[in-house]
Amino acid sequence: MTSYLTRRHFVGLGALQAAALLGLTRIGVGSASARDAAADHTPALVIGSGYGGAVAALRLGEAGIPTTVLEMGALWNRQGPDGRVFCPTTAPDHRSMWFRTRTEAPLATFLWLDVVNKDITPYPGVLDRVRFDAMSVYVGRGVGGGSLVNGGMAVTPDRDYFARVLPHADAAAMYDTYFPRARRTLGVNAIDPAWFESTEWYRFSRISRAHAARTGLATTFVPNVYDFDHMRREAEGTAPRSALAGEVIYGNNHGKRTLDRTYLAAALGTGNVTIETLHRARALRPLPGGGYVVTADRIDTTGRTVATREISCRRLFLAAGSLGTTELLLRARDTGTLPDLSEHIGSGWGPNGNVMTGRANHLWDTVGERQSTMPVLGIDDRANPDNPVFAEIAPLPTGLEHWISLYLAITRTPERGTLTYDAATDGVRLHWTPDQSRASTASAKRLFDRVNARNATVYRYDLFGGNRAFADDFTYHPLGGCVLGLATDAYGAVRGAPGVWVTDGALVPGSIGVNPFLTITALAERAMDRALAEQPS
Ligand code: FAE
Repeated sequence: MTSYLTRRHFVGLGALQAAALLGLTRIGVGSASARDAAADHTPALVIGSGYGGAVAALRLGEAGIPTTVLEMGALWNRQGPDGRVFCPTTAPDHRSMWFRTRTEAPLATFLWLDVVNKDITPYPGVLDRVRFDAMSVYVGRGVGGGSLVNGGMAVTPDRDYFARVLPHADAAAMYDTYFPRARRTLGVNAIDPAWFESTEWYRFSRISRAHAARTGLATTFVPNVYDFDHMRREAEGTAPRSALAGEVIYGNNHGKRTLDRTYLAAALGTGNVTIETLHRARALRPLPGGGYVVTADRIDTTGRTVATREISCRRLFLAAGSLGTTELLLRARDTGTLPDLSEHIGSGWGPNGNVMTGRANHLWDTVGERQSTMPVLGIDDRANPDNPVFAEIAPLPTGLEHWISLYLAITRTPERGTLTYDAATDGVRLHWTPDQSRASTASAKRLFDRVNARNATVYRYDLFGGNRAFADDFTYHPLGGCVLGLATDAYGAVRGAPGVWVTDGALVPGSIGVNPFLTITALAERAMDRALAEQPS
């Protein structure tokens, strides 16, 4: 048995499997699955089942508090007719994206050709691209949120930068208690360096490392939640391939410790947690005498609303992601159902300085036809006071030698956007201009100009559309909108709405300097310790 799994996990995994087989949208164990749907009251309600929601569900369930989790996406445990849960990246189908007629992959073109995206039928697929004017935001949809589609990198931020960005979260407790707890519960592990040095699947990383070293730049190994023992067996041909079969943004069929296998399985295993899928929370209002009512639309797989439910709760945990949580709070404040919410709701939003770029290598610097989709190495120039950058060395697994080194640079800029409620559409608008991405692009360019100069290489202009070498108009790391210590207290309790907590990426003010899910998980652990201490069951 893998060490991070307990009996509770296996009970929960069984419930997920049974729900998938039976096509249920309500998942629970024992009395939690049998809870009366018509009653529509629950002591604790969690909106969203990504990192923040999964932590909340587990800790509430462990505390013996009956808890319902509403998730707008689907449960991803059921094999399709092709024997897979998720579709192949190279042949995306309806399972790939959230109600689209064509996929919208980040790397849109290759050699300037529109060969990447494919027509699909609309369905609650696992990856969404939320488009605003000058910025698109990629998010995961389904039981497990972003964990279903992400690259699994579990990176601890620099302590100094963490303390600067989040002065209200005491760094000592975070680094001594909550980061270690998050790593343990997520099942974080590291690649065996000897295997890394020898396997063809990471040749692309070693080439980039050599080019960085020649430039005088350090690289660092990045821990991941992908099971590296499984990956080795994939390479040996004794386990089904997933990371070694190009799978990531549309889901991994094997190997990844997604939240439904870790936190959420354990939460269900407590017998106190129920997850309701295809339920989109829309509105919040207070109940006289305390507590809240959440209005949620239940949708079917065509996207049609088949029912609207009103679910009351004593305590409400918002974990719909930076965009989802902020939207719910803005709507509640600006339509007057929660008028006392802070003026800070919607501010402090940022894309974590995400910039993608590609370099063209010399013909003798092959990156390999075979590439694992899980990044394990980053160019680490975070300590550079003039231009701190953490650039993950990203794969581009086309099955062909293409001599491209690809990177996701995480840069640091003070630029922040604002989300506002738009009464005309009943949605949110992101106020972010192309100019606000320029400082991040300049920072990435400064780093990679050095790498190119030292290695006599050039940028690729064919990957992101518009003949651009840098993609700064989409992000994988939306952060902020309900910032810790401003729109909430120092732990995540929402100001102006007693009993409402935020536990997701909305708490982080726009930038954390590295990939964010470990920070989000650790902050959620800290928030839940506090929430349970303040309001014992
Ligand atoms: P999130 O995981 O997005 O969960 C929110 C959940 O709420 C989702 O399941 C939504 O469907 C659901 N939801 C939203 N609105 C509603 C509503 N109104 N009603 C009900 N449910 C709702 O939020 N981060 C890393 O640290 N390492 C990586 O390697 C990495 N790679 C990434 C690759 C990709 C392609 C993407 C898209 C992201 C990546 N990230 C990575 C970012 C990471 O997944 C993200 O920061 C976290 O998932 C955010 O966690 P939250 O709990 O904030």
